Amino acid sequence: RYRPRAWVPAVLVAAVSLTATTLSTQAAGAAARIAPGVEDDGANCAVQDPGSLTANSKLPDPFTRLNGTRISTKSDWRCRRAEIKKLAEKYVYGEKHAKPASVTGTVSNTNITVNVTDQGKSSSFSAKVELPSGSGPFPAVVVVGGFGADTATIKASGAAVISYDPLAVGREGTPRNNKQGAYYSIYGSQSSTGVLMAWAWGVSRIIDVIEQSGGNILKADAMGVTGCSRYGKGALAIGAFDQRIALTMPIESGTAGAPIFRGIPGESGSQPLSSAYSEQPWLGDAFGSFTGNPATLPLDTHEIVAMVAPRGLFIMENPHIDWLGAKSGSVAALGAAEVYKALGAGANVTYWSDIQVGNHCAVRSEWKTPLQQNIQKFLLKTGNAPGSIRISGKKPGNLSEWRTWTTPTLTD
Ligand code: MCU
Repeated sequence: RYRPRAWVPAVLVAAVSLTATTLSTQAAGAAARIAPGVEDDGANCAVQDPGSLTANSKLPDPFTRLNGTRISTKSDWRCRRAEIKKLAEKYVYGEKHAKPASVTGTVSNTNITVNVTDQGKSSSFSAKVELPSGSGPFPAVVVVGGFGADTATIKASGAAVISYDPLAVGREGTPRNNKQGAYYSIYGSQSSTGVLMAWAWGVSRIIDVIEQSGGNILKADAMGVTGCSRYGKGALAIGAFDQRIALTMPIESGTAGAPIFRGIPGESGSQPLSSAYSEQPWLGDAFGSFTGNPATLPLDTHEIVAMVAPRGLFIMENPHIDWLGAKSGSVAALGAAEVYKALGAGANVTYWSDIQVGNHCAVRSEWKTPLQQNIQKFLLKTGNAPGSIRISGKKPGNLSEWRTWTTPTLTD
């Protein structure tokens, strides 16, 4: 386990008394629908250019298309999601390059190798595999970065752990005009795509290799992703942008992760947008125009989180460290949960910030049972526990302050 680098929160926590609000999410609704089995099932949707941007201090309506009409059926969500994806690429993360011309590699009990060739250039990376006990093929959770995930519980639940070093695919510590790593050796060091999206592309290529491997060891249709802090930002981007991921579990992701961008300027002590933009090339270069005025963004993170719908979602947040923006994070989760409800999948969301004080990215006992339950439900497919939204009374966000839209009843 390596330690979180570069950051010790000075503002760490006086002891606080917690009042937890427990709201049970819609218990009924459609049983967990299977991930569509493709990276992007809206790839053939015609998406118009968003055109000129107008300021909106509230959260944009996830249900209203770029042409101003509202969706009315559950199947309309597919192409509405494709619009959100395009906006997220254009204004937040930068473009995620589609599957390259050639992806090859191997899966063994201990290792995955990935070789990619596109546009006449090649690059390679690998990831470590640890199998649970029992006989395979196994579901698997991609653990982004080396800390914060409860890998013992993941394995004890019956899923393999794939340890992914995202920095091999998109390095940190580089200037924006000289990005490095496997993604940029193919698509160019001047690419405007931020490293979170490069990390997402790398996991998609790992899934390509698992799909092609014949499935004796790992199951490509039973994959989850998790990671903490900067790697929580990555886990969200990875799960949002590859619909083969059945379970997305960002931990303590902070600004450029789950928290709504519009909430950050008003959330005391949270990492400013300009700080997250300049600390590392996490977000795409285009986000630089919005750090001072997120109200002009035609989307917000509630819609990025909603790109995961109706697949499994488990957001873990830490309200004891102001820098992590957990209040804005809860608003994103509540906004995304409206999309899940409209799709009849409200029970597929878990949000949990009701935790005791502890270090940033500590493995926490409070999250153990929901982690097991989510793995059982979405990866092993042996359980059906409903998710729940447990927002710490220390950082309660209020969705009604942030929206003017209502949630439609979508027909089947
Ligand atoms: C919460 O994630 C980041 C945060 O955005 C940074 O400002 C800080 O330097 O590092 C955090 C992190 O990744 O800690 C491990």
